[in-house]
Amino acid sequence: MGKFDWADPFLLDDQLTDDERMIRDTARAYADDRLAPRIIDAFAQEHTDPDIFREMGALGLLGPTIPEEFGGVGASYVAYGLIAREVERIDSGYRSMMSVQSSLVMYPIHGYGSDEQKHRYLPKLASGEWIGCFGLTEPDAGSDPGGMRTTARKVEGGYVLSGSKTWISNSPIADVFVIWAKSDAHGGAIRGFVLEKGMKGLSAPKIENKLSLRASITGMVMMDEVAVGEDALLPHVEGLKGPFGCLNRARYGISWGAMGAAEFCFHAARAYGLDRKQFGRPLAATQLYQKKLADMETEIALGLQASLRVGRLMDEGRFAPEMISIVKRNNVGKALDIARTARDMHGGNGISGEYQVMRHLMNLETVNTYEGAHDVHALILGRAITGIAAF
Ligand code: TGC
Ligand code: FAD
Repeated sequence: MGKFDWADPFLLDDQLTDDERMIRDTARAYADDRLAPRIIDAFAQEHTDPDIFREMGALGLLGPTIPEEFGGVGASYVAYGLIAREVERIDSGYRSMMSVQSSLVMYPIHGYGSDEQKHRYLPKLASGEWIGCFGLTEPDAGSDPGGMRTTARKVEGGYVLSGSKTWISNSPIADVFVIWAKSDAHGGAIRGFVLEKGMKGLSAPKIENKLSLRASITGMVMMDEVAVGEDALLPHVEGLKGPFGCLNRARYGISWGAMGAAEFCFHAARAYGLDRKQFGRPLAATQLYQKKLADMETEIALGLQASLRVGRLMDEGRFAPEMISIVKRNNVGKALDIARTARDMHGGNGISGEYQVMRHLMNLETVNTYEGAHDVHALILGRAITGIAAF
């Protein structure tokens, strides 16, 4: 008979390779030693520390699946998920900074870029010397990015981009902007462009006073006739499958990350219930408290196992986007429920910044919305199940 470990009920650890465990341990040590001590203040003060990119880069945590030639470590998608889980155990905003850089900026440059683009951008993005952002969402095009208005007009020697993007992670501190626009030279098809900080007509104002993801800076991207050369176009993809190909990777990472946030809340509720006494006994000695812990443990164990399965299929080149919709939607929804329950189980202390569960709850509201809102993933699945698009 096996031994039961409440913190790893299905022995997830056993299912990892030595390399994956090593990368996970590196991410966990970094998260505990360097991220955990800063997060309470960073969230309270709405402060994003750009040094975090450099620190993560030095440890190989940015773009880990990219080959070594371009500054990555050639890690598996399972390893990428494990990094997201450890970083988001501290804060969803820190995971956001990491996953935008890795999946939404480095991935498209590696997957769709020219050799020159790969050599120019990837090593500096991998080291964190340069910070990247990904502009898809617009004020009037969120769940329906095909409705975007940003245009790329062909001119001699290049393009002129005009339009605005909103809710863009990292944009106010970004050096590199991956921007999706409708290109007149390609029959109005959506194409990707790589812009750089300092280009004339390009600005990225910060969105102030977020009540969620406060340690991760978010802004707009305004493009007022930004002239770029031919070399700014990502040559190897056309249409919405370009940005969606990036979103597949980021959404998958989020499915692991959300479980990290949920694990933090579960562990905190367990510790609190063992320590806190009411009616002459620990809260954890009551049936209701134990049921809540059992529900949390169950959802986390199932969610992690599902993400591991999808990660293995990605590493084998056998995934379908709908698999990712299942784990992104389920794991974030379950994490949100777990964070809310953990907040309740902490009583009044649950609303205090020091206990941290309410911060996770507030963050997970964003995670539930971005990268395809919870209900949009239901509709992606509904379309696959019925053959009818109900968007
Ligand atoms: P649809 O007709 O379904 O597809 C258009 C073309 O795209 C292809 N495609 C995909 N390709 C690869 N992977 C996927 N997941 C794909 N989904 C679709 C599809 O095959 C087709 O290709 P082709 O060659 O036939 O043209 O497009 P639609 O306009 O009907 O889309 C509907 C829907 C709901 C699926 C889609 O619009 C959607 O997913 N909406 C959600 C938008 C979203 O996720 N935005 C995210 C913005 S980035 C962000 O939030 C970053 S936060 C990061 C952080 O801080 O961590
Ligand atoms: P809407 O699309 O207007 O949706 C509003 C509500 O309507 C949701 O509940 C949705 O589920 C529902 N809904 C929409 N369509 C349907 C339908 N057909 N049927 C039923 N219900 C529907 N974007 C980027 O491009 N890059 C980034 O880096 C980025 N970072 C972000 C960071 C933060 C902090 C936030 C909050 C957002 C970020 N986003 C980013 C944008 C994010 O992807 C969008 O907010 C998201 O896609 C939803 O779009 P929307 O906000 O316009 O909501």
